Amino acid sequence: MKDQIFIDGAYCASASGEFFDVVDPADRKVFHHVPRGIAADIDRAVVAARRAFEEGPWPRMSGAERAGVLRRMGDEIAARTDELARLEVRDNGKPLPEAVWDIEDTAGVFHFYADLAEGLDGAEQAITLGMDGFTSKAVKEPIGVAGAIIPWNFPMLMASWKVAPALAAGCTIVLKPSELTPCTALELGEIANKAGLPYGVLNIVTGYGDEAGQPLTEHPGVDKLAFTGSIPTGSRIMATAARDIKAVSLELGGKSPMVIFADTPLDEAVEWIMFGIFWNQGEVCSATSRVLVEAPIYDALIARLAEEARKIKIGHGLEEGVLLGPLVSQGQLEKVLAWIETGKAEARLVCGGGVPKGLEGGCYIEPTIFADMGKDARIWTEEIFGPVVCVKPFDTEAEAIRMANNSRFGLGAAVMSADLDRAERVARAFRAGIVWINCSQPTFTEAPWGGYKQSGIGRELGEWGLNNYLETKQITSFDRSRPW
Ligand code: TXE
Repeated sequence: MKDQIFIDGAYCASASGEFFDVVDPADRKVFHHVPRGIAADIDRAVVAARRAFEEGPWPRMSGAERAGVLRRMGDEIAARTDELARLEVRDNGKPLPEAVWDIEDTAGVFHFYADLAEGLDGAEQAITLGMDGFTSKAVKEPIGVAGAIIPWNFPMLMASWKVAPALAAGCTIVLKPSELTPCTALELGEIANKAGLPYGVLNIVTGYGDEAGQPLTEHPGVDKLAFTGSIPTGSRIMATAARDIKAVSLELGGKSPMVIFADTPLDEAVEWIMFGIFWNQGEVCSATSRVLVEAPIYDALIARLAEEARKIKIGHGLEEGVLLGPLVSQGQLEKVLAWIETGKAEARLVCGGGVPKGLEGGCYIEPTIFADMGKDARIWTEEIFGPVVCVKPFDTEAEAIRMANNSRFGLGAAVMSADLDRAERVARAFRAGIVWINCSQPTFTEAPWGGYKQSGIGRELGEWGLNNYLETKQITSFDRSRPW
């Protein structure tokens, strides 16, 4: 485990000389300390990134050369899967098999963007002009120094969603991991050095949001900010970025609906709802937190869902067979418990709602189902970010669409029906950036990820993720031998 920040290719101390605790949410014990990075560290990191961008080889290397480094980073992450996954479990609480997916996905993201980096070589687009004597083309170039601020629910994977496309594009980057889960992201420094990434291209500063995140958003040496986290922080980052007209991409929260028509086999509906809301303790931006069920199967579905939810094995993420680990922190536990109290006054508690017996020593919470709430119930409209699902009935397709879209969020949405024409119609009617038909949550590195409305701006993953880190330049030539 690293206990220093990573700047200009070297692990080093923070200017603050201070550290903060890293806590295992399974037992609330401190297991590590990392530097409390401050503005002076961010400045050093941005200066290193700026120098690497202006004077270093990275932006001037071919896409194929950058791809080689990205591939080696992916290979190294894959080779260290077990160790990194176990560290992720300690830091975040998630069950080991889910942490293993995260690390495997992280390696996959580096490999995917290696391929896209290669594709940048010679990727010029000829433009037809309406005037003789002139020719024009559009070329892609790296946007410059990127600042990436990430959350705690998928610590290593969220780092890769920003670092890998930024590097593929030829950018340099300063990464600020969440103060709740800084451990795995710090390993990326060593991984980058081993893969031969030039010094200064990737810099990692741990610290709190106001002490390290805010200076990164304010720094004039940063050209582009990429953020995943809460709406209030996203809004603040956008406002700060507006001062210097920095490019911003934001992936914020959600309250993602799933519409289930009565022709859906109950088993399948229950399976996808369970995955949608209890995977990763429900600490997922696209979690299936609002379920709309066609009236004829409403009661039966709730009964089956509760039966399955009660069977979920809760416990330490490293314990065999555990499906639900602790929430990430005491603060998040208290927040979710407060929402459950609100829910008890607004709706019918079907199951769960408390701290599981015998697990009071960690930040555990039971899988929780609420039903029969009014349309303005706060547990129906606000993001809870825990294993809490709200279920409501609907009568018609039009009503289901209206209820699903009646939200300030627009990240994910899902529909289940045996009638694929209807499913496609509903999918198109959703005002959301990621829509699943007859499933919920599977995430593919190749496909665009991001939200409508207050769920964010821009798209990550796929070629869209790469475009976040590219500028488009027009080059127009005049041929003096030809009249115009
Ligand atoms: O988020 P923050 P928090 C939601 C979820 C959760 C709530 C609060 O509902 O309960 O947000 O979580 C950094 N300038 N999501 O408090 O504050 C911070 O250090 C710059 C949804 O953890 O948004 C961390 O690295 N940076 C979400 C990152 O922002 C600042 C995932 C996220 O923290 C900053 C996480 C500032 N002024 C939470 N203040 C999703 N979309 O997946 C904080 N940070």
